[in-house]
Amino acid sequence: MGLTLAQKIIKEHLVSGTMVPGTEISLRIDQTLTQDATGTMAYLEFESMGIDRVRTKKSVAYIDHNTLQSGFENADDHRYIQSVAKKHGIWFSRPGNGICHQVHLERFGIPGQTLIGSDSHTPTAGGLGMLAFGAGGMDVAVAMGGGAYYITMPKMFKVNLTGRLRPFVTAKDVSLEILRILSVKGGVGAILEWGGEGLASLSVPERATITNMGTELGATTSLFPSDEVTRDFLRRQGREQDYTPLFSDADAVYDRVIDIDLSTLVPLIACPHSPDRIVTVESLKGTKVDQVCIGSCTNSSLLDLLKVASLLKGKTICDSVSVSVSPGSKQVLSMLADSGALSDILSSGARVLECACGPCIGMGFSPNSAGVSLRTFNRNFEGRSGTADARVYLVSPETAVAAALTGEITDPRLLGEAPDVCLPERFKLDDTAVLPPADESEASDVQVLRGPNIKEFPVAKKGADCLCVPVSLKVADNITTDHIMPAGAKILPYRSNIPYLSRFCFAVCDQGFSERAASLGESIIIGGSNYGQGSSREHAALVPMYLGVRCVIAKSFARIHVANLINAGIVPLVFENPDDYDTIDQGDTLSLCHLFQGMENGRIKLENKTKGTFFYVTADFTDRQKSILKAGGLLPYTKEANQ
Ligand code: MIC
Ligand code: SF4
Repeated sequence: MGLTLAQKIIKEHLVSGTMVPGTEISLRIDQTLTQDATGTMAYLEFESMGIDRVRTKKSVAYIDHNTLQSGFENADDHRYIQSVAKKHGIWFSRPGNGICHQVHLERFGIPGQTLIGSDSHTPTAGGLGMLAFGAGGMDVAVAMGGGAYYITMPKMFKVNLTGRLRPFVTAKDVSLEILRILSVKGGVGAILEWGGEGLASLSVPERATITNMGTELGATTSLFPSDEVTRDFLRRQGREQDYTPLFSDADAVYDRVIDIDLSTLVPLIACPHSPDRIVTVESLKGTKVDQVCIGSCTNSSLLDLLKVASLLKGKTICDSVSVSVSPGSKQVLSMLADSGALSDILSSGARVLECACGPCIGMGFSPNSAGVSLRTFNRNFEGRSGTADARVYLVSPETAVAAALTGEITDPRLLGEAPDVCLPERFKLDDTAVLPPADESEASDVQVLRGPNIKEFPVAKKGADCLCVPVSLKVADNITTDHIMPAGAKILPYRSNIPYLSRFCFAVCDQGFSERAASLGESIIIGGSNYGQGSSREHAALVPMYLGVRCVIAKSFARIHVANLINAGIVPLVFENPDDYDTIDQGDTLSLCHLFQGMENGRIKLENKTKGTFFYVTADFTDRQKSILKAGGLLPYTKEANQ
């Protein structure tokens, strides 16, 4: 039986386990990346492991999320990351050099290699044929130290593309179409491999838009083959030597095949507040728009922005719309400038922002109150933009421009001629904003610079065998990490200060949670299905751990978040009968006895002391996960293991 491309790369990197879907495997990791909002924690964790130098082929530390230096906090974190990277063998991408995923695609990604990154959109590199996963900072720290990365062996889905996109229909619309088909839960436990004759017409940046948004499906990762299109992109980036042809076998077996005829797609739009609330742009025509944001790791490539510039050329944006354009990297910005396209964007009245995540993570450019914002981004979760009552829609750059010009949601096919834009023969190569690490011989002289914003890493309690504690919070389905640990300009600078961050835990759903949980001492959270979808931020586990949450019982969990909970020593349990969710109220006291024995049996009986009822939960953990939970998290577990 033949293998899929993902299975081939997994096979080559397999450290433990067998490739049976649903079982635990571990992989050797070739490359890692971090961004600053999760990086500070990841490097503190790496330092606590006492390893001098990273053991990966390449590790890169990016600064792209927290670039607003409204106080000393971010500047201190940048300095810390720069110095710790220099000391330990990590490349450092300076603030302003661009969004981690865009820069990694341009300069570092290598087909056939494995990559983990402390950011959920790390699968963007799958557009280049890399097997790339988003992970919690602790997992990235372990991989930097040469440790394996543990995942559940995924099922294999194939998306078979035929036909060719019609004018004004884009890779973003393909991403939205697959979200329409599968929903935000449809990719859970699976790798999506994109194939079929339609592939040849999609460039690497377009493929990367698609793998980027695979994260919103809950997929383990997404992957394109490495073919002539890949070779061509790498050649234009001056890195043809990094090319290897990589394909799945002709007789590879997939668990599910989804067919998409590219020529039948139309411009699509995701409605508030979930990336899978998809309708056609046409169906919302005439909706008034207040703001348009173009950029983010989904749609900020040179190709995207050249199209935007060409559509804006000689035109003026509508008076009532505020428009921002954030180029994905310095390479993109500087090539826009050299080609004159930047001035077409500026002359239209759009604001050009820094090459960074910016508005995507609520770092400035929040919409007006109750504003309608059309964004080329990948997430439109409630409150994420920084304006609680804003209505954020996700669209392609072309649809964004149509709204910028008309002031309302408009089908971009009404804009006339589609822009005729292709990749430049040679990308401009200027890596001056990527600083190499110190030579091994000089590393001991490098001083790591720490600022007062960097607080002690919270220490988890050892796993408890019996608990009798109240439910501090009950939440509904699809709770995102943006609900659990919001980001945005006011909070993001404190990513290395867990005590301060804890004040904002769950503030989007329940302002009183933080104080209540702290005063209860220890508690349990009850969740619906897909609990913890979205970001890889381990803060969404570390902060509840700091507030005394010992256990989360949900109908189901998102992949990265469940790993982060275990790493933080919080026990994730799944309702055996989802209807039991309805029998529990916030404030009820739940009693859980003999957790460790229950973990061996795979199921545990709980008593609801308040209601006098019983229910069962599944406690399905691997031996390694059981040991981590008993030790109280990955760090104490690793320390115990090394003693
Ligand atoms: C996001 O898009 O939510 C982020 C910010 O990039 C996160 C990481 C973080 O919270 O720092 C992600 O996607 O992992
Ligand atoms: Fe940055 Fe937004 Fe991409 Fe997250 S989704 S990495 S915040 S651009």
